Amino acid sequence: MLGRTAVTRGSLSVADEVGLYLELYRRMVLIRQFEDLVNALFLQGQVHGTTHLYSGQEAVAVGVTSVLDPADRVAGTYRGHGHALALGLDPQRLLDELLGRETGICAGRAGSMNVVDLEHGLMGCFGIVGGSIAAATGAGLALRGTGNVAVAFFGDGATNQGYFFECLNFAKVMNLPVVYVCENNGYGEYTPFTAVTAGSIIARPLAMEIPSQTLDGNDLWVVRAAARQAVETARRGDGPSFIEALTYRFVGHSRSDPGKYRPEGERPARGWSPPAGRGASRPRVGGREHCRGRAHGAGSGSSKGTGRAVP
Ligand SMILES: Cc1ncc(C[n+]2csc(CCOP(=O)(O)OP(=O)(O)O)c2C)c(N)n1
Ligand SMILES: [Mg+2]
Repeated sequence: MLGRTAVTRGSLSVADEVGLYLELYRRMVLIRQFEDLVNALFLQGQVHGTTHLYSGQEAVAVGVTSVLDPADRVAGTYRGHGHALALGLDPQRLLDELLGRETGICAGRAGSMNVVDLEHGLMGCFGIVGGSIAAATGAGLALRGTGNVAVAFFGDGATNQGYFFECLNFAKVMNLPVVYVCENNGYGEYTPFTAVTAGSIIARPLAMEIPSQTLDGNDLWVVRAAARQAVETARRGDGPSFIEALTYRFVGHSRSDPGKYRPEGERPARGWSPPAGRGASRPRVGGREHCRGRAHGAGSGSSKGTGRAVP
């Protein structure tokens, strides 16, 4: 949360900037390590339901959320661990949620796909493709005139949903403070988006005269600059903006998908990777937690959170 407030307004000293850079980088590493851990736990059968990992797309969520204020609202996708951690949710409580524990962010009831945490501005993560678009548009209506904004994260596949067009049209006509962030990772499940998408994605908001840009979603600073511009536009009362962030998921769509439908060599050429090493402390897995359903955890560590995700 601090990271969200400290960086948007006023001029920064060099020390502040170094602190900011490190903090944003730390969040990206945290997301990657969190997802690696979730994947391992999922394969051990410890995670309820399914999971969709955010690995590779970190710069999008971290860049966009870095320019938000606490009273702004964010709607994420089922690939929402990344959105949640970027907003500063406690990784331990998020992991507890995935493991069905009462100590989870939603008391173990939301699982991987439907986390809500209004304290950090997270209105919800949506399992329905494009659900985040409708939720953020509604939030934008409620926030109109307040100086706060609503952000929708969604995938390339969601741009072929009916309410993508309805919501963008509504937001433009009603001049709503919404920032639409399309995470174009090149695939909807196992299908290249080019096989199911007529024309370009960016042409769609542009046809509605919504300020729009396509950018390198692997570049944190490019994402952050575009998000700042879009958020300032919305705060001024000048309506919605659209960002198409080109990114790449380093893992399969969900569960045990090995991603074999993707051509050889595609992955290393694109996507963001942290260097080797441990950039963030990992949440603990073990413990005798209060669980919903079956028991989880292999070790004897505490079930308590490790504290705030961000300083
Ligand atoms: C309304 C709806 N239709 C279909 C699905 C099944 N489904 C889950 S993920 C997915 C692909 C979405 O792709 P994209 O929007 O590009 O997001 P990504 O998974 O690539 O992040 C589909 C079709 C769903 N969850 N909701
Ligand atoms: Mg996609």
